[in-house]
Amino acid sequence: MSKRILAYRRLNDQQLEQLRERFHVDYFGKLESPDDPAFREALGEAHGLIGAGVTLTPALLDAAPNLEAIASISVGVDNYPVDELTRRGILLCNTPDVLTETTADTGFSLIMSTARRVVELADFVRRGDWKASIGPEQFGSDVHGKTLGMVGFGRIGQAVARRGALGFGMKILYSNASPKPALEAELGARHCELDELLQQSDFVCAIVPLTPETRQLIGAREFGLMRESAIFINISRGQVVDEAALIDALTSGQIRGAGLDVFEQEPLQADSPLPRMPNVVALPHIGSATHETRTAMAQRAVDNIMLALDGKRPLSPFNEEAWAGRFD
Ligand code: 8YV
Repeated sequence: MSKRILAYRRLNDQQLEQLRERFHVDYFGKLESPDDPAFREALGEAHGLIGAGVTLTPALLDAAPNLEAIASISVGVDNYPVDELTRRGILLCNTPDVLTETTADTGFSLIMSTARRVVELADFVRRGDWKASIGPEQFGSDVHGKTLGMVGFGRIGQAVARRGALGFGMKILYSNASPKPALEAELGARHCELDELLQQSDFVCAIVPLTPETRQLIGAREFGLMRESAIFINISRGQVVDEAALIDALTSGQIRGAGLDVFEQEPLQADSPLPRMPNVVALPHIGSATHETRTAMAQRAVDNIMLALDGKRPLSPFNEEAWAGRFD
C-alpha cells in the first residue's frame, strides 16, 4: 500500500502529478484552517506533510500518529516544535537557498522604497496632489554610500549586504552572527556588537531566524540607540521586534521610518497603525513571493518529501538527528 501525503499549500499540476505517481495525496491547496475536519482526518492517515503557514502544535502532531517526515515550503522553521519532532523521530525539511536572492530583493526594495518614500509619493501623484514643485517636504534620503547594519548575517543577510556593498557602495556592519572573514574580504563588511551597529547604521535590517534568543531582540532600548535618521527594515519575523516599541519609535521621531514585510500577528490586525503611517512601507509577508521562487520552493519540498519517504537523504533536512543513522 502506498504511503499517504497530506499537501496543504498550492502545488502546480506537475508537482502534484509527481507526488501522485508514488503516493496517495490528500490535497488542500487553499487550507483555511487546520481545524477543517477533512484536514484533521487526512492528518490521521498521513505519513508525510508538505506545506506552510500552519503552526504544527504538539496537539496536531498527536492527531498524526503515522507521521514520518515533513517538508515545509519555507526556510523558517518557527512554525514547528523542532525538538518535539526530533523526539518523536519525525524528520523536518525546509527550503534554504532557493529563496535567498528573492528575499534579499524584497529587503532591498524596502530599503529603497522607505528611503526614497516611493509608496508615499506615488500615492501623492495618484491622489492628484502633484500641483506645484517638489520641495523638501517630499525629499527622501540617499541610500548609496550609507551604512547598512545587518542584524543577522546568514544566507539572506549576506545577499542583502552584497547588494548594498557592490551595487550601492554601502558600508556594511553585521551582528548576531559569527565573524565571516570571506565576506569581510569580499564586501568590506565589519563584525560588531548589536549596540554599536544600532548606533552607527543608517539602515538597520533584521534577518535572523526566530528563536528564543532572537524573540523581541529589538525593543525600546534598541530603538533608543538608533539614529533619528535611521530606517528600520524587518524581513525576518515580526516577533523579533517589540512592535509596540517600534510604533512608539516611529511616532515620536526616534527613528525616521520602517520597511516591514513581517508582523507580530499575521495577517496584520485591522487596527494596527503601521500601514497607515506615512513613514512606513508595510508588505504582506511576500519576501519569497515571486512566481519563480515559490515554484522552486514547492519543488524543493516535493523533492524533499519524496526522497525522505523513500528512505533517502533529502536535499535539505533540518533536524537530521531525528532520523539518526538512517542515511548512512
Ligand atoms: C514562506 C518565509 O513562504 O520561507 C520562509 O521562512 O518566510 C516565506 O518565504 C512563508 O513562511 C510561507 O508561509
